[in-house]
Amino acid sequence: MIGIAESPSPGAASVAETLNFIDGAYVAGRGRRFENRSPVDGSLVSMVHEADAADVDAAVRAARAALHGPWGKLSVPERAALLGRLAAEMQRRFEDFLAAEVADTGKPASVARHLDIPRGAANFNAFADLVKNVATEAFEMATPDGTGALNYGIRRPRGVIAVVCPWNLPLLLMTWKVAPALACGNTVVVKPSEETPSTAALLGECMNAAGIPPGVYNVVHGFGPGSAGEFLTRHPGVDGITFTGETATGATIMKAAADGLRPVSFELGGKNAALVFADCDFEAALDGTARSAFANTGQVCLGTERIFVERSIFERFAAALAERARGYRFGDPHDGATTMGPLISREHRDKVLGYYARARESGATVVTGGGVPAVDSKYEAGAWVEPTLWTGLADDSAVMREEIFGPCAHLSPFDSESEVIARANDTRYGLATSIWTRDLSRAHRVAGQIEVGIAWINSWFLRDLRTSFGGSKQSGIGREGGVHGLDFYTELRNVCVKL
Ligand code: NAD
Ligand code: 6OD
Repeated sequence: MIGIAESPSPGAASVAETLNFIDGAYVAGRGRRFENRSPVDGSLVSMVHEADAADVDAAVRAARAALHGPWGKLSVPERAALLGRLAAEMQRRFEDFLAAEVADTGKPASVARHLDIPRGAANFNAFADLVKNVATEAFEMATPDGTGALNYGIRRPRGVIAVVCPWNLPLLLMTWKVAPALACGNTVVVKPSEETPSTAALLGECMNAAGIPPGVYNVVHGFGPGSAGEFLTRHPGVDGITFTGETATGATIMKAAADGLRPVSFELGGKNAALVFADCDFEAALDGTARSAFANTGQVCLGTERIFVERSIFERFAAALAERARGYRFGDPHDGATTMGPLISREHRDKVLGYYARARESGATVVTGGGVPAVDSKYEAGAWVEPTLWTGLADDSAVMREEIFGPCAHLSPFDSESEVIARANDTRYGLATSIWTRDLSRAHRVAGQIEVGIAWINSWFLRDLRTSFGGSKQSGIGREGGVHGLDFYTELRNVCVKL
């Protein structure tokens, strides 16, 4: 399946291989092969072909050539129509994408079916629609000789875009960047996470089936430093870098981008706060907060790791949220009864469990969880972890300051609006918040004062793809979504015509 060849080796069971996709064809990497293992049970999903510097160079050259080939000559409606065909092809291959995403991440198929896979196709439709309707500015101006002049803007594709992706929502987050890049007429070289290479590989088949010309979409597999990620972000043939991942990785990539003064667009980490006021719709706040803390096993950049609850409802809210946490079921991702998958890897679980230990050492009260759940023996090699809630930590403790990226959150009581705003803002991050209250004046007032790129009122992760998306402070650089990404994915040229 999906850009993945079965390679029978003599005397051994065949092993799936995940190939690079360069210039419209699947190609073996010149680098090493590395294992892609399922976090559900540690089984081998595929052997992935790492791209070496020469492979990355070939991908960038293919992307450059495609800019000047048939792709570059398409009108905007023609390009948009091709992206619509691509989205339709992704829908046709829905079950293949689902199988690939679940194999790589271990997330419940029910989650991927409703979120990750539909959003993959929706991203292409959304940006195909958007570019058909983008207007640019025009100004008439006076000139000394009285004839006047007219200025107008035209948007040109930026060029070859490097798209460096994380593992938590692989298809959703990769297409969230590839779709606007292609809609604006660019070509891309994608470096998926080493943990989740499969859906990016599969998308190559859909590109070909939809008639997207070779070289427009390329995929190189590998790691960050000393591997495909570094080769790509340092490549002088790349005109812009869009990246989603950790803040520290963003800083490294920004240094690479400085050579050649390449622009960057970054969606980075978060330490998001939920603010639960006593006048909220209790059940709605509970549902939303549980989802924001535990969805995707807490591996969502927008997820809540700090929950501030007004003191009069604190005990009741904490007890009810703990009840929700205890209700998750672990196991086979294709079993409808499974509601929480594993973390992405044993390595990531070590990090998360490290924070569970630090919380205890710092004197936290463990309201629920705090360890590894009992799972069926066939899943014991997986990366399972219990959803966990704490109380009792100071706002400046490491567990309250650092992004954990697991199914866990700390609950703190608060007494006033001004106090909770100050505490929510007391972080180097600024990605998202959710505010739960029936007092709409307060909701708008608070939303205006929390230092984030995205503020939800009485909801969480409710998305309209026309809106801006991005982080303040150390949660990102720039905004994507709707017309906001045009500043990164295009360059605006002003034409001044003397009349
Ligand atoms: P990561 O930063 O470790 O890796 C992301 C990607 O960067 C991977 O493809 C990796 O191989 C590559 N990479 C690593 N080092 C590199 C280097 N030196 N040069 C070039 N590429 C390099 O992030 P992750 O662990 O995959 O994802 C989790 C992180 O992503 C969390 O911090 C999370 O908050 C963040 N995230 C943010 C958003 C957002 O929209 N703000 C969305 C999803 C995830
Ligand atoms: O919904 C989106 O467009 C988006 N970028 C979500 C990011 C989720 C982070 O894990």
